[in-house]
Amino acid sequence: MEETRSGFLRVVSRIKNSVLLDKKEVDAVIRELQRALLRADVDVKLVFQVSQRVRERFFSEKVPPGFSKREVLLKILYEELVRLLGGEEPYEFRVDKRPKVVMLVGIQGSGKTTTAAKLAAYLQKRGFRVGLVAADTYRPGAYEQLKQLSEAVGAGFYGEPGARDAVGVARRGLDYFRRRGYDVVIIDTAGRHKDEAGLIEEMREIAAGVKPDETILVIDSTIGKAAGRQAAAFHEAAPIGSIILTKMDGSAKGGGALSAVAATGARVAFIGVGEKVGDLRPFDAREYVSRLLGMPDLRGLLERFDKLERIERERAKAIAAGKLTLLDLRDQLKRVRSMGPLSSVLEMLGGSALPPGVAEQGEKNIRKWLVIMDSMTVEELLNPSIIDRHRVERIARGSGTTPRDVRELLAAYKRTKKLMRQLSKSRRKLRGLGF
Ligand SMILES: Nc1nc2c(ncn2[C@@H]2O[C@H](COP(=O)(O)OP(=O)(O)O)[C@@H](O)[C@H]2O)c(=O)[nH]1
Ligand SMILES: [Mg+2]
Repeated sequence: MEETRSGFLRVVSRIKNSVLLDKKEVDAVIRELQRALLRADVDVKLVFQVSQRVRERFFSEKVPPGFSKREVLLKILYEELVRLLGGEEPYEFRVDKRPKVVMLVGIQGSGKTTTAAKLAAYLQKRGFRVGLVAADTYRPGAYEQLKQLSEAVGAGFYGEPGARDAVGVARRGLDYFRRRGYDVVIIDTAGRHKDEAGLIEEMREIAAGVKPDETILVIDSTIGKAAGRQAAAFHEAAPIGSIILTKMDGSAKGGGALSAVAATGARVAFIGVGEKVGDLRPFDAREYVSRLLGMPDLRGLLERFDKLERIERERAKAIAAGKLTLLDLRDQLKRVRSMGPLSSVLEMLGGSALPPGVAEQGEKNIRKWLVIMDSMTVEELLNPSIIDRHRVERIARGSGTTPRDVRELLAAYKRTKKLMRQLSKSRRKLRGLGF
């Protein structure tokens, strides 16, 4: 089990096991979240910002009908992690200069050479001419590996078998493709050296020699939080513009992405999902965070929130158009009831002359109607015209009332709606008359 991911799974299970989600319980969740983020090597300041945002949002956002506080907190957690990874919008790999010079860096075995070919295939499919430069002069066989992959994907290739001077190879390779009018030049580099300092120094020199437009850090997703330290080291040699996470097809959930992103401020551009040259996908932060927090539970929850958002938009439209929905009626009735017994509410409004028993009856009705409306779906509340005979029966059964009670409520709703329409019409008329 990868440690970064298990940290976030613990946050989720703590949320799920909370009862009240009062200040004390939320604090415990936040502490767990902070631990998980710190364990993923996220910068302390960032950890504080994220947890602060989660807490503030949780205590200020409304819990929508049909959702629990736990679900709201889970959603906020999800959204803040997506934001941390750069947001919902996928990273866009731009080719806004010819040739665009891309330098791949990362340690040995992370998947640079394979990724160079994958990226070439991806870009060629989109109409760009791509050249690959074999600037890993350290590992025997690196030249041959890239040469074969280039042929397999039909990309240009430049390399000097037996060369020692990686910086020279990179510069000559770039020249070679520039003169031939290529759109993108990808430079594959070494991942191992006599020592780490030597490797980092070589990256610095290559970067100085070819002035890459984008340096891409290739990271093995199975290494977890160690990604943070690696990322920081490379970032110092050549500022990292984006990240490619490889081996996301395995059991690893790639918690290391958070560390790498946090260490460099760069975004994840692609993920590698297999050994073949076609196995490269644009990174989707939403999918990634869902994995981090444990699918498939979360997916269902997010879908429900999406649906709610759609409904809220419809409702806003209905309100703007002056339409009354059952949802509005329910809110109104709840408000009236929270003011006290109906008889005293009416008294406050100067309506104390009601015949005895009427207020009590009204109160009983309100109580019954609220129970009935609790058995309706949000779609039904928003759009009562869809409530047919079958739905009436289901709602009656669900609320322990009779179909007749449900129909009475619907009739009352229609009367109210009509009344509202007349009111707004006469208001318009009055306005028209200059009032
Ligand atoms: N399953 C899987 N294997 C990968 C992926 N990317 C690279 N590899 C494998 O990882 C190993 C090292 O890849 P290589 O490109 O030589 O790494 P380099 O040393 O950084 O250049 C090879 O066996 C690749 O086939 C991936 O996305 N999924
Ligand atoms: Mg390699």
